Amino acid sequence: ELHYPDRLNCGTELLDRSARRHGTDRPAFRTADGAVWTYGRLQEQVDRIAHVLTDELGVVPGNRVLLRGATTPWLAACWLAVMKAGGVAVTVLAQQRTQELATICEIAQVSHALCDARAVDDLTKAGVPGLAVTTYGGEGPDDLVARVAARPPAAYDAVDTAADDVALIAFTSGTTGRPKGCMHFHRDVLAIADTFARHVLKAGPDDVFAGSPPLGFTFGLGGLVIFPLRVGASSLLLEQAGPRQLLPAIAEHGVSVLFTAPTAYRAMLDELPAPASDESPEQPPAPPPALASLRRCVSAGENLPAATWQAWYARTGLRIINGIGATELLHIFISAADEAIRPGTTGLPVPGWHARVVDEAGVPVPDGEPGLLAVRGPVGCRYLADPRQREYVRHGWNVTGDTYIRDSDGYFRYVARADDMIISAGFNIAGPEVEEALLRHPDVVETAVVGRPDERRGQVVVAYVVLRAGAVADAERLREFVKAELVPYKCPRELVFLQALPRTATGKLQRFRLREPGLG
Ligand code: 3SK
Repeated sequence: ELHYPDRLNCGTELLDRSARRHGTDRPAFRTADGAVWTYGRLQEQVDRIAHVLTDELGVVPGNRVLLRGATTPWLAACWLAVMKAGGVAVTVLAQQRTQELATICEIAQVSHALCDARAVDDLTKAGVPGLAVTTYGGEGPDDLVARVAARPPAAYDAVDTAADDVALIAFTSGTTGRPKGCMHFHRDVLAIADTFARHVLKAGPDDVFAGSPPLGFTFGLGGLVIFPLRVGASSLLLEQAGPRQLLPAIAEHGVSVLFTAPTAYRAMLDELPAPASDESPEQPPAPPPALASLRRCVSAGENLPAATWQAWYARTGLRIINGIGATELLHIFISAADEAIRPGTTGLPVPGWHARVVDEAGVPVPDGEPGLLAVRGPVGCRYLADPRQREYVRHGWNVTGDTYIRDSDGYFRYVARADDMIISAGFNIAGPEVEEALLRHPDVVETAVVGRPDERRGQVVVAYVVLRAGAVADAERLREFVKAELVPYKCPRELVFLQALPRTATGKLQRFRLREPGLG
């Protein structure tokens, strides 16, 4: 059980407490070009930004402040300043464009925005009535950087927020539909660090975090800002964080904790130099020199296929920590570390969380049978003014929309998104199982398997496949390969070869687009 005082400001807890405890000279944020923001410098900048917010921009506690920009120390500092000023941070993705920004501002009733000058055009075009936009990294005396530079250093007394005051509103559009704003409290921000980061990551002040998810996605906000600050560690904030940038950055900056998605692990495997030929296939190799500093590799955002886990382990000797999280619940709630990791499963409820598999009526189904994943813990779903709250929270449990199986030893095994089950000629087929089989073929880099409406069978199984560069697109050969691995009714009727799969800005697969006629 987590206990927090009734009055709590997560900005102070994350930054000022860690600086006091671990020292102001320690690095908090680093960038690819070698810049280092120590805890002391970060405190100074955050406090100046908080002063600008309250003294110059008129932000009062409870105001919703939109934050938009690339993954930089400035964006992270603005987020911390909004926390300390008692504002409510509304973080959005750099890829979200005019119409989405306008909708988010309307739903969240955003009054102020702090925006990377390079990304301000879309916000201006969104034409949000009454929105006060301040850029950072631009020009002129009104830019936040100039305003901050013009202020003498002065400590900022954080607003005395309640532990259950709203600290942030994180938007999720899922893979389709009108965005939903998820409200999270100051105490929720600490709770994700004191559950997943504490019990699974077990990180310490000497760790260096890095990863690909943006700070506008709570996967990135947690992994790259909240978790490192909570333990006095440092975080490498990369504006470009594709597999091509991540790999060299790991060696150059001594990254020890990596947050990314299954796709990036697969892409990094392609980038790694070939293993030494004298390595024995039975013994996992020592990590290649490029990854020698890595201690923890976290994968979330979508299901991690066992084939990807095995390939990474065989090549690096590192055991990927799989996890399932949700914007509604802020971060990861089922996972496992070290010897408890079991490839092909997501793991066990993170200490502090409870999970079970239920039917549509909320009744637990027997172990070994598929059902809906239901979760309860220190953070709950609170949609902002959205009737879909009733679908997500049922009988006090958060029903995430994933189909899972709980094994008899308590491990949770992903089956599919609940609305992604394929029903073909009366058979229930989980797309991810077919994807796993295809991914075991050496030519397949990525795949997504969906059901396409069919008059005779209800649905037929269609596989979209991205091949390794230079591989020959031979649908029949891949079908034969799947047939040797799975019962024939699960074998795709049709294979479509694509250059890339359609994904959301947070990297989630957009299966609904694959079901639309005409793709490929
Ligand atoms: O949406 C997700 O998949 C996710 C994963 C980890 C942490 C947070 C989130 C939102």
